[in-house]
Amino acid sequence: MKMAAGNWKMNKTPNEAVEFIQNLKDKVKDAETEVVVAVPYVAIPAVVETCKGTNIKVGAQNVHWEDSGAYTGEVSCSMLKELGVQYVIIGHSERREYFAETDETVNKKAHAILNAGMTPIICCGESLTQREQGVTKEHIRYQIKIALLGLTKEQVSKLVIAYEPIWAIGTGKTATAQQAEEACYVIRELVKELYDEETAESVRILYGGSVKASNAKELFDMPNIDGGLIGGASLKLDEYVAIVNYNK
Ligand code: G2H
Repeated sequence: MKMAAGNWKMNKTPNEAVEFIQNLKDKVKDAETEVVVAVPYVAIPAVVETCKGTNIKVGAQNVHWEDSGAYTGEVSCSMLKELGVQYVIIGHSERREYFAETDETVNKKAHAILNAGMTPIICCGESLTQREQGVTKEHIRYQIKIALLGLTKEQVSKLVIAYEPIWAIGTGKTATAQQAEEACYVIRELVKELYDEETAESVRILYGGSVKASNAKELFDMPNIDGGLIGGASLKLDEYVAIVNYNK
């Protein structure tokens, strides 16, 4: 099943989030796509409550790798798990750029999320300079190799990996379906190399970066693209519904 994961970033208050979900739930109830909304921390309790009895799953956009302790401002996996969170986005390029996220912290977070019984959505992707220098493949392989360090085959088979070229994020520039497919193929081949074919088949690989209703079908129909991580377009009800129902 393809996945349409909305990454709301720092948008919508708890009340706005609830209103959005109330309007969304009926429109996606027959979706053949897995629907996930990664909302701001403070909206999680209300959104989980509103999603009860629906096919909408709730995600967070970050987490700390330690379970508790003196980490002012941070939130742990057990806190998210207790609220009913199922997915956690880690390694988004905005967190790497503004909040010092590194491949090493992504790896620690991946372990913590899986150990808590949730699913990480691990982001990777190259900058425009890296693409122009022809090192896209090496860069993605490096990021994912470190992110997966120490994870078992069983853990990796449950993972979601999102390929998000930095130059396509929030810029309106979408990678062509071919470019996105090539990068997602690189990731699947790497998982096959590090684990085996079965694991590579079961890991879900999303494309992210200016996904919208008008390009979702072309992207999601690619053989190695299992859906999308959707930012701006996931905040607009009709646009997001059209992405979720891209195949109808
Ligand atoms: C990439 C994406 C969602 P957008 O960050 O993760 O955002 O769709 O706005 O480019």
